[in-house]
Amino acid sequence: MERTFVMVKPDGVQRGLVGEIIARFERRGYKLVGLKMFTMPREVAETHYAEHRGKPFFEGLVRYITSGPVVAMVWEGKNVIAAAREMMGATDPQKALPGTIRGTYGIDVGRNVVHGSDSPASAAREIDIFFKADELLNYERPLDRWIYE
Ligand code: DAT
Ligand code: MG
Repeated sequence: MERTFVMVKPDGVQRGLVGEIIARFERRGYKLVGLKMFTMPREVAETHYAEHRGKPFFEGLVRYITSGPVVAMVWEGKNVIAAAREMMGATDPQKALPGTIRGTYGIDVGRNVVHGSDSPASAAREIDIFFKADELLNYERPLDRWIYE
């Protein structure tokens, strides 16, 4: 089964959207296998967003993501990496479809509520940045036979 990294950003935490976002993944049928809350240090933010270093929005992005607590999660399930991206919607909430997380709760690209890994390579890299191996749980869910055929 695939795993992906999803994070409620500081604006999502401040606005009380943690439960909403977790609920969407739970109701879809995905399995929560890791969860923690922390305020991201600058060095970690610069590592996490290394691909954007040098871009005009980089400094603002780092300041935003380090500005308050985040909720970091690992979700597991069939095709969860791409599915999480679809559930989040486009990076710019103005372009995100209604019904997606960003299309429902966001307005500005610099306050887009949620992060999700964009590929299997990113998922592996980001899970490794934020979680130790023993912080990821393997457990059975009897309900899975009603979610997967
Ligand atoms: P995503 O978060 O959808 O993976 P990304 O990796 O391209 O998007 O960018 C990371 C974050 O940087 C994004 O969530 C918001 C911010 N960002 C991206 N493009 C931006 C832009 N053109 N102006 C301002 N902020 C931007
Ligand atoms: Mg990205």
